[in-house]
Amino acid sequence: MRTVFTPLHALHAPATEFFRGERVPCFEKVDRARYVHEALVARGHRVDAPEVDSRAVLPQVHGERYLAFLESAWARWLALAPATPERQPCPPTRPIRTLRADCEPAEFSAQVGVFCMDSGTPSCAGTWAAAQAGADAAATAARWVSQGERAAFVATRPPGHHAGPDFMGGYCFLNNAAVAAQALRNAGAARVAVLDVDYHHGNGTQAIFYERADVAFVSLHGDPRTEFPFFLGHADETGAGAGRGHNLNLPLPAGTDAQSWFQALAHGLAHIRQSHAQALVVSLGLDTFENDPISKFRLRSDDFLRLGERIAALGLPTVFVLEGGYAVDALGLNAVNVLEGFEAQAAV
Ligand code: SP5
Ligand code: ZN
Repeated sequence: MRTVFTPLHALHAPATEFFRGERVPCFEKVDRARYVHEALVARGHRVDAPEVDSRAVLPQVHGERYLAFLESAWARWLALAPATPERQPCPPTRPIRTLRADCEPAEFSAQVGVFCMDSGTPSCAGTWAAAQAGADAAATAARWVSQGERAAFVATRPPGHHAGPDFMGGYCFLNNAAVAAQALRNAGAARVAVLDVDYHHGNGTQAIFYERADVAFVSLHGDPRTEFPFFLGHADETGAGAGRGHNLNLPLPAGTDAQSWFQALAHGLAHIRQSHAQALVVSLGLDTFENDPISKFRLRSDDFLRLGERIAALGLPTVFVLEGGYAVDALGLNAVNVLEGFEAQAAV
């Protein structure tokens, strides 16, 4: 499969994240993309650098003020506090209910409260450059697919699906899957479907397209009653306005095994078949793997071959975008298994 990768991902390399009141080594680490890239090369997949500038697409999926915040964030943080490996922007206040999220404070750390959903998304000097390169990679794969490639894979980090219209969170800054979907729309696909199979609900992608009829969103994920991101991803979220009926959430209990997971996948795929989508974006989180350190589904490496087969059977031009997956040693194998399952089925 044609794949896109850039070593610029390594510019995003914060040392620690904040978890249960202490600093722990980041789960979302540089080695993730390195191992996926190595597996792609080892298995003979074609790997190219990004060749599309995503700057035309970014304002179609993110707000201009959020993008300006993100681009300038590290310089403004340094002006406030000297850099140390572990020091991270941390908001003094967030605009929770009754506080006004529409009044953007002038103070940088207060802006973090407006533009970041959680306390577990560390950044560093290279975060913006890495995130931009990842969005460029997503736009590149979308171009290839819109020009006739059956499928393409974006081996990128940081991931994107928790990044909403105007906020970061969940290790995500720019929503690569939304960039790919929007780029496919811009290239002429009348309707696009996004299938999100990451363990965590893709709240950012859902929010970006929630009131749109041209991009359907289907997600299988850990039930938000117990799993991150907690505050979105319930089954009763079905879309609003023009988007009514175009959002499908399939929350599953922690501990779900492959058999139950694939039953839910069949529901999701049936919804996509009925959506009249002309192209597909897959938010490919691999944190559904049984040995993932922060997630609780029980898929095995061979199950990722099946996943690729089921997706290929939709018969749609497909962009795969890497999202989560923190069992780093197995990440390369699990990623190429999806791609090779897809290719085997697509060849039938
Ligand atoms: C893209 C993606 O997969 N983002 C996930 C963000 C999850 N952030 C919360 C991490 C909480 C870690 N829980 C660890 C439990 C270890 N026992
Ligand atoms: Zn995840």
